[in-house]
Amino acid sequence: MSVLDIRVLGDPVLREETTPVEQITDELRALAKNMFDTMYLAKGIGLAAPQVGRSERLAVIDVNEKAFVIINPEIVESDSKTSKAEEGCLSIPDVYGDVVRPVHVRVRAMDLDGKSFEIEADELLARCLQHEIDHLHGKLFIDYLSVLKRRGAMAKWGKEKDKYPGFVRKLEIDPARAHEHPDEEL
Ligand code: K2U
Ligand code: ZN
Repeated sequence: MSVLDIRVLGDPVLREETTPVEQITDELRALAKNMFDTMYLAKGIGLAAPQVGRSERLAVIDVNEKAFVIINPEIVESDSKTSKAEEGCLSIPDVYGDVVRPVHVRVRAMDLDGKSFEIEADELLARCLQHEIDHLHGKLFIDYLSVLKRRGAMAKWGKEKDKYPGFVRKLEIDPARAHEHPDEEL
């Protein structure tokens, strides 16, 4: 198990376009595995490559025990019906805001075997897919907030950001599980 550091708001990597994946290598497979380990430890249901400092167009998702690796994902259909729900982001800890998004989306992506597949999603899975695909294009949930709400979110972040020198969020690893990754110091 390899837990990666999470990049937080302020790191330019979170605002950059990602690069489409051309070839699926063992290194990319290892990255996806490490992203799942990191996401689970951070108690997330999604994690995109820029959030661990990588520029590949790849994200991992696990909503209600349905886990996916989405490579070069595209939203090919989205519902005109929208819903509003509170969102957070592992890269903007302790900041939340209401985001309006289409309730239903159809996403086309490639899996780790290089096979193209489609996901029909609604509710939380649809929201998570949209949140992660936004990450792959340098977009964050705070971009959807009203001016006032965004100002409030940024004020809150102003109080939090000093906890993450170098825009890096290091996840606390439970000492009882340290044996699972002996190569890392506690
Ligand atoms: O990409 C991320 O930062 C992980 C996000 C994904 C997400 C945000 C809002 C709504 C759905 C997914 C979250 O921080 S994961 C935390 C979480 C856990 C359960 C439900 C919603 C969000
Ligand atoms: Zn996020």
